[in-house]
This record gives sequence, C-alpha cells and structure tokens, in this order.
Amino acid sequence: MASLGRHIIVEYYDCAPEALNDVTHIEKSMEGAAEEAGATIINSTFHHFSPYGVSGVVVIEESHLAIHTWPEYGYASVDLFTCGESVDPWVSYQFLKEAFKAAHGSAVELKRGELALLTKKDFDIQQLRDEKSTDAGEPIRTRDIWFTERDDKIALSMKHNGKLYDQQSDYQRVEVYETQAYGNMLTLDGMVMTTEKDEYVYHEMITHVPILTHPNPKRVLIIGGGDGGTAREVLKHTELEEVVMVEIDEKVIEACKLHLPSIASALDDPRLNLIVDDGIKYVNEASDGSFDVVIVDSTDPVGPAEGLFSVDFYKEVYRILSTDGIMITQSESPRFNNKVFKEIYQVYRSIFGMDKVHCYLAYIPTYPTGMWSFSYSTKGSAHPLNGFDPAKSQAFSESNALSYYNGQIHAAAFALPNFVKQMIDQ
Ligand code: SPD
Repeated sequence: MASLGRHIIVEYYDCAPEALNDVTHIEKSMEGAAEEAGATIINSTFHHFSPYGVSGVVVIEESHLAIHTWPEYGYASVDLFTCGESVDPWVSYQFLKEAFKAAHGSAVELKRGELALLTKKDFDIQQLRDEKSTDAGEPIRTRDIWFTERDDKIALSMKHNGKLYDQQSDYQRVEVYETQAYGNMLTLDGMVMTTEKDEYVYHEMITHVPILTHPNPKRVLIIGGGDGGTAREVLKHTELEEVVMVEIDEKVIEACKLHLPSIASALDDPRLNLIVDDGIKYVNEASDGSFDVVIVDSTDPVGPAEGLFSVDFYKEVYRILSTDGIMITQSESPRFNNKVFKEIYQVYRSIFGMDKVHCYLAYIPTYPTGMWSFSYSTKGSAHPLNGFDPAKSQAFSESNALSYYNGQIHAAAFALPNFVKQMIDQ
C-alpha cells in the first residue's frame, strides 16, 4: 500500500426518500457498513433535522464514515475514510447503496497520506506505548443520535436512543422518540408536541387556570389533545358533569397509549367522551351555549391544525360557549412565533371584546425558546384574576399533587414582560 489511508467520496442518487430521512435506519446502516467492511466502531453521532435531512458520522478505529442526506432530492453524500489494510471501504460503499435503495451511485477514491511524500518523524514512540498501556481495557463505544427541531435561524436538539413509533397518518407524520433527557417524546410532522418529563407544565396550565376561575364549570370540551394530557388534568375536577374530547387523528391516540402511557392514562376513562373526528366539524354542529369551558389543545398552525387558527372557528367556539364560558387556547411562543402570536390576540379580541382576552405564560423547555403562551378569552363575567381564589387553587394543587400549577403560579402567569404586552396591545 502506497498511502496511509483510502478516502472514497461517494454520491448516491435516486435513493428512497424515507430511508434518507430515518435517522435510526441511517445510523444502523452506517454502522452496518463499517462492521461489514471489517472496521471497529468507537463512536457514532447522528442528527435528524426537522423537517428533513440527516447528518452523522461513525468514528472507527481505522478513521471514519460520514453522511449528509437530502431526502427531498433522494440524494446522500458519504465519505468513507479507512486506514490500514484490514478494512475495505468499497464493501461499505456497496452495503450503503443497497441500504438506501440508491438507483445509482458514483465514487472517487483518493489516496490519503502518500507514503512517497511522507517522512517519518523521530520521536520516542516507546514512551507513548507505555502511556497507552496504562489505559483501561477496550475502547468504550458511545452512540449519539439527535432529533432536531429547527427553523432557518434556531434549533433545539435532543439526544435519543431511537424511535419507538413512526407512522404517516392521514393528517401528519406521527413519531415517538425515546429521548435521554425528557423521556418518550411525541412529535407531529417533526415538531415537538409533548414529552414525558415536562408535559405537566403545558397540561396543568391549559386546564386548571380556566376551570378554577369559572364560576360553575360543568361541561368541558377539548379540541385536539390526542396525547390525553389535557383530558387527564380535566378529569381531576370531579364536579364536572360532561367532558368531551374531539381528536382528529387516531394514530396520535394509538402512539400515546403505546408509548406515553402516563400522559394517555385518562383516554380510556369512562367519564371521558372521546370522539375521533374533526374538531371544527364538531364545534360547527354543537348547540349554542353547550359548553362552559372549551380548551383548544392544538398543534402549531400548520397542517391539520391550520383551521383551528381561523376566525370562523373562533366565532363558532364563542357561539357554543355558555353565558360565563371561557375559551382557552395554546397561543404559541411570543418570542418564536411572534407574527402568529399577534394575529391570534387580534382575532380573539375582535370576537370576545378588547378587555375579555388575556394572555398568560409558562416555561416549557422542549418548545422553541421555552417561553410558551396561552390565551384566556371570556364570554361573560369570568375573569382569570378577579375570579380566582388563591387558597382554593393552592388546595387543589396540593390535593392533586400537581407539579407546576399552584395558587402563586396562577397569578404570576398573567404578569407579562413589556415586549409581550406591546405585541398584544399593538
Ligand atoms: N410547538 C409546540 C406546540 C404544541 C402545542 N400542543 C401540544 C399538545 C400537548 N397536548
């Protein structure tokens, strides 16, 4: 051999797009390609980017294998770099071509470190050997796979052990990841919806704020909320007589029952009337004044939830609220989704009235920027602070062993930073 290493620069064309967007498949294939070629794996790191694309590297004792994919073009670029005689990078090339179902590939081999051009340096190699021999045992193999939700300016990444659920429903891509920091995590179309470790913030705040400030809550409607977290919290209010939840996507329910059971725990509760249907249609067909509290637990305003952010929908929600009815919605992040955030409050005020719409905040680490908002719109006399009894809220929090909501948080959540107030008042 006339060089230290061989570097094959590879292009794979017309691959299966889904294979190039599946981070666990890519990780497995890259590691398989390394092993098949006779390499010893030290470590691997893979990132999935939302909505599509994967980058990753497998570090091997004999150098590395690296990949970047563009599923939307069915294209992957790969580097296969090996040193020594024991590993054949062309075996990896063929292995990956099959794994990605590439219609064709091209490759250029470069010799790295031409021996004819190298001069061996004179240094005390024996001393280095002695130092190395004191290291403990076999190299430790580590694994890094990352999920990333990003827009063109910021990104949020979470390390995970792989996907537990991955289905394309009639409405969206439904996935559950086993994250290392936040437990199992539901994503829809690549956006984080909820995680086992921080879900309580969102679900407690979207639920207890309205129910504990309504003068006499009896009938609650949840639109969306297929993971079940909002229903679980609503059912802690034992005075309620009717709880209806309308979720459009049964795959979300299935995924959460299977992999997020602590969140989905109430979905089989006989007190919950769970309807799998379009929430917009349900609201359009419901009678005037039929609910005291309507909670819109939607995804972001793209895909199936788009209609849940329309003026017509909110007018219908207003119609089906009872005299003192309250509508609660998740209203995105004032920092991250500032355009949508402003529009939401303009629309609600045009329907409910200027002084009838309030905003409150909570801190959710797995949502973009961590600062998340909820809207509280009231048809009659209910008020989030005037109608609020701190002692009652505190007692409710303690008797239900809540993790976020309490009497002080309730009041504090309505204290808004100046920039948020300005966005709402503009
Ligand atoms: N960008 C995240 C918005 C998530 C809103 N809905 C979450 C559903 C939890 N039940």
